[in-house]
Amino acid sequence: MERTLVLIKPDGVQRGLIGEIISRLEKRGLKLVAAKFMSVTRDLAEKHYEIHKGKPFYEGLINYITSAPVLAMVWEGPLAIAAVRQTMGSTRPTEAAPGSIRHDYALVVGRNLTHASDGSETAIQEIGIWFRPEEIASWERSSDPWIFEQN
Ligand code: D4T
Repeated sequence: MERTLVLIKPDGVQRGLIGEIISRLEKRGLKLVAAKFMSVTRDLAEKHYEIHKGKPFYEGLINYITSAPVLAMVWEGPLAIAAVRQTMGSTRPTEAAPGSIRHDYALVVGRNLTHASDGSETAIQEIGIWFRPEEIASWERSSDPWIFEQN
């Protein structure tokens, strides 16, 4: 079972899309195991986007993610990392598949609504940046056997 970090960025919060984004992940069958509505400090933003330091869009990215609260979450499921990225769509909304969140609700890369971990190592690292272990709930969902094929 995989876990992945999902952020609903400040534009998603400001535009009232929290419910829509959570709803799509829930309906897909993914399981929420942690959530935190929070302001993002510059220190946290810099840790999260360390890989992009020095790139032309870096300062804008840090300003964007720290500009208003975000909803940070951990979602769980088989192949959760790929499934969530597919549900979000490509980083550039005009390249995102029809039906994906970024296709349906966004236009430009600098306001692309969400973040989702892009690999298993990144997911572990990012979850560790945003959540303490005790903030993550491991739980059995009664619908798990109908979604996860555990037989
Ligand atoms: P995030 O991290 O927001 O989920 O985006 P992705 O994982 O899909 O894409 P990324 O790491 O390549 O980009 C991180 C972040 O930077 C913004 N960005 C990116 C930007 O503003 N301009 C750019 O040219 C690129 C490549 C958007 C997402």
